[in-house]
Amino acid sequence: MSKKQDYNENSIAVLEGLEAVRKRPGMYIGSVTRKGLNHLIYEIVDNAVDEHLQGECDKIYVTLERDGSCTVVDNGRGIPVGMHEKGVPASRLVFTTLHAGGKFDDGAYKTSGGLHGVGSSVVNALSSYMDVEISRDGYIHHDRFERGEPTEKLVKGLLPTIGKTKATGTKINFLPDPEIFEKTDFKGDDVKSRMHETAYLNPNLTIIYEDKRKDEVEHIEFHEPDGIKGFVKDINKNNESVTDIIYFEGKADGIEVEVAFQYINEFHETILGFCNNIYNSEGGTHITGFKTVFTSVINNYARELGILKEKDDNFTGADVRNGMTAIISIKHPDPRFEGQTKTKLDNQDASKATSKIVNDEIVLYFDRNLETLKSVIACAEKSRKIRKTEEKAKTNLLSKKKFSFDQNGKLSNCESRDAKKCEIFIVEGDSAGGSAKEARNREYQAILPIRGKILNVEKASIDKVLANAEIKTMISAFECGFSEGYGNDFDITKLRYDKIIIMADADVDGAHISTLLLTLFYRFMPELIYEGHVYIAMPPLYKAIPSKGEEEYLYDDTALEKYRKKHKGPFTLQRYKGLGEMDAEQLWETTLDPERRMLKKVEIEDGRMASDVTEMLMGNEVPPRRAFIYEHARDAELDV
Ligand code: TSJ
Repeated sequence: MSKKQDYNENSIAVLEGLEAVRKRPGMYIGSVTRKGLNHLIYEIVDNAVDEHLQGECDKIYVTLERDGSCTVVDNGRGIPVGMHEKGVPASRLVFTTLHAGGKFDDGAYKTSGGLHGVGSSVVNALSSYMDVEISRDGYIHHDRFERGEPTEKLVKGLLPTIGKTKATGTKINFLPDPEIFEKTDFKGDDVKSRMHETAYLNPNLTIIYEDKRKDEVEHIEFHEPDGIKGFVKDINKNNESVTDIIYFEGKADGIEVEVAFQYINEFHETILGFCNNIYNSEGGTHITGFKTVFTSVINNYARELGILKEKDDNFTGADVRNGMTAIISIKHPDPRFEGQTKTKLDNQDASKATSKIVNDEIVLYFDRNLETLKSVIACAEKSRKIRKTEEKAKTNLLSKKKFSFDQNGKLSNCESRDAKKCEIFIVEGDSAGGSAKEARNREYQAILPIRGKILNVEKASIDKVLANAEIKTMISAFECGFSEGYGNDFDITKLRYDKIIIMADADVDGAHISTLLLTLFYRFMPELIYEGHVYIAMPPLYKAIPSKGEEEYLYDDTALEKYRKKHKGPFTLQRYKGLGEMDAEQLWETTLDPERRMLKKVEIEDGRMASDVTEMLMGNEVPPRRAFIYEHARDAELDV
């Protein structure tokens, strides 16, 4: 068999591989929604970050171009372009072979280790085009692909050069294929926060982000020389701190461990785990190693100091982490992942290494900083006290569950028990609630009016939240319990409604109610959001009444603009001030009727984003709050 034939057979296999990616993109990138779209960028950037981890690059440029493409540039060594076995330049294999990479960089920490990195070949396969410039050995080498297939002719098995250079580095420009993706406009905010996070995890790296799609080009340099310490500081920036930021690092069994944490005056914990710079949303062995050691260390100290007496129970893990914000970042040569989304670190040696480092370093620290230790224990005591109260409150609530179904006689439940069909509208205000009850389809639509401003759950402790009658009614109506960190009674499979629809006025009070409810769901019943059960109703802002033709409801200002352009003759514009202004029939037509209404689904990417979001929502300024609501409003799709 000649060498040439080898290459042909091989190239057929390559094309079949990339064809498989195009056929089932979801298998490789999770989804073809906007979220999957952004992952294309992260995948490419992660390759450049790998070069940084090798100590070979300190700048990465990420540019969202006006034409919808993305450019990523690094100042590393440049992907090797020499002829590889099979007569193709090594770099071309990177873009055409599934799971290529690792061949010529053994021993490196790879972000793309495990099942995370989908590989640059997947990005290539899902791009209308990918343009590659590699600067090395004095030349700029050029390659190009369309839907994964090379279009550049090789010169004696090598890439053509398009210029000379003394610099080295890799430049990739790619355009996501609209045949594959639902939406092809990258979400700048998400890219930004991911790049910022990468900068925190790599204190010697600078990421230069540019969004050229904006009228005024957005240019941000992310450089965080304080590393994960800076990350903790940033997460806690709007909170009252109880301790300094505690930081330590160490290495055991070839695994590098880095930890930063700080206590704030809040009743929840935020613990983020990273392995080789990749966020592990499901946690894993590094996190459990940290938690186990931390709990035992604090309990030992508390007994030594006589704060826990012989008769006292130990603090629980949740007690000792009450108010804690922590980042645990490890570097592992061969990470393995498990869990539903393959984001849970599975290596047992990661747990061992983390435990060892944390144990050694934390004892060293607390021995020298007794005041900090005492503050930490005080947080644990506070938590234990609240926990006891809450356990009582919860027992009361749960024992009354069956009878307390409708405590105030306010819930108008639906008749059907087929959860797939049922919906509950949580309606702001009694007058709108009254109309909604009249207007609804009682077969499958339940109405729960709530009045005034319910509690701000982000700030209140849980027993106070549970004492609120409206919240109790709501929780019992859902029929799936709730979770609050100390044992989880939440069971989403028991949820009585497929859709939980928040219906509030499009004013500041309405926005406040919506955010309060969202915060409550996010904090106590996050699966409701993750599994897409929470919606916000969008009543129309206007009704256009033309002198000839049909009346039309307009749901936002864009719709109004469109109407103005499209509609020639004169028309009267009726502006709705609030839900309370609509009669039952109007409310049905505009907001309740599944055939005609507009709903927006509440979506949250993951825990990191969510804590940001909660913070933003609960902050005292009104504008960011509105921004959140509006942001989701733009994603609104007619629910039919
Ligand atoms: F994803 C990607 F492949 F397209 C990509 C790779 C994208 C970007 C923006 C950068 C990179 C990349 C790869 N930057 N730097 C490298 N480095 C290597 O591939 C490399 C360079 C030299 C050597 C060597 O052993 O000399 C080995 C490797 C893996």
